[in-house]
Amino acid sequence: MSRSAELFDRAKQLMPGGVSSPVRAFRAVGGTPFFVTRAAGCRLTDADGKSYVDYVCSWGPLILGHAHPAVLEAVRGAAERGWSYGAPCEGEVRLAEVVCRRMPSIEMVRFVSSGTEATMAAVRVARAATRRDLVLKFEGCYHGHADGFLVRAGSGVATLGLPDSPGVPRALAELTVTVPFNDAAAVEDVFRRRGAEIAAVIVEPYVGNAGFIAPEPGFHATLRSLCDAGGALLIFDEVMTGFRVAPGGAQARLGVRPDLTTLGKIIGGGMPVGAYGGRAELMRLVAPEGPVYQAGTLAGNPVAMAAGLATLLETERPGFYEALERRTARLVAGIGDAARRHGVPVTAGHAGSMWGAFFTGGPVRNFAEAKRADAGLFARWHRAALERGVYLAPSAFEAGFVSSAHTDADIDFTIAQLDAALAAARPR
Ligand code: HOZ
Repeated sequence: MSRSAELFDRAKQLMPGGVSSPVRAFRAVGGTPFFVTRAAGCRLTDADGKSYVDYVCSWGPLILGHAHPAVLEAVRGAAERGWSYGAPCEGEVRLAEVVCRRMPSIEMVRFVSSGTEATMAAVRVARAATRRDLVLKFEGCYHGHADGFLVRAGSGVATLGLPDSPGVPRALAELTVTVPFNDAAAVEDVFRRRGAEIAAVIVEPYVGNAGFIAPEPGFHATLRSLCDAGGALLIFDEVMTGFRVAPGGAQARLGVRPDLTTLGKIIGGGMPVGAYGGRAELMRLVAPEGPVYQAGTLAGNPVAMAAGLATLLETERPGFYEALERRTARLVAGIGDAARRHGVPVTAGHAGSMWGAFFTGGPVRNFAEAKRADAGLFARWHRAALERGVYLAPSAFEAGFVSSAHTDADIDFTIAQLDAALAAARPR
């Protein structure tokens, strides 16, 4: 028995599914999850000494790869000065300055400890500002695991094929209206029927939790106009896309200014961090300046702030995003070429260094179309890739990520292994 298998057996006795977050249990792809003992650059090493080129990158935060020297130094330095104060620290101010500079729609920001907290709080602010209760979200989009968001959600909910979650009171779920992503007419229809009740439209501007799905041209501009006309707020959930798909996130790439933005992942450089921010007049509703309550013992943690700041500053090196995008484009093209060679239909795409591939002829514009992809083939491909030293997200409903630690040689290696994995996995 491998060391990972042995650890997984022990974990299953003690932790639901043996994991701390559902997708990690490998239920959608089969096999036993590997347990990580070390990570450096673009590689993970498991408890049995096997190494993998990592395209999960801690589910997005590690845009510089694992244990980047600049982040390591910042974390060490911060930890030496004490790792939790429960009091304001300079790191919060410095990170806030960078976030607001790079995302000008964020005039004020509040740091929290996870993306889930960020989206919960942003919706609370939107409800308080509009004095309305309804939230419009998109099928397959995932905004963390707060009650009101577990309605036709993506990520682990989609991976496990759960319709919605038990434990969410019906009265709360009824405050969430869902429509298909990229369907402007459906959004218009909801505004026509219930516009006066809608507090906010929340969207992953590029969907990453139903696999990777790009918006159609003009979709977000339409959301912006509908929100403006209907008196609702537009919330961009940029937990995944923020500082990932462009230096200023999806809002810069798409040229659409949301009222509120939620962040996480990259702004913590791999430490537990989230944030929400937006127009000052909205953020001034947050306690203690205003009456909307939200708080956190570890919010603004000095080590997390230092890791996030070091990460963001590294991404400001000239050509950083261009190089990442070029490598990601090559990876995605390589997967497309391999699929064509093996006669497998594929729809693959990327924005910056966030990418995905569905085994279907496409187009994939929404969650329903994503679900048409061949899940069995994906599972076999995942297992075959893992055997060949490439770690893809263990779910067809999660995006992949390339980091600056992935070299051209790593991409070449990956394309060759994914090609061989597809040859082994394809139906005959
Ligand atoms: N749901 C997150 C990714 N979309 C996190 C998954 C995990 O950490 O297992």
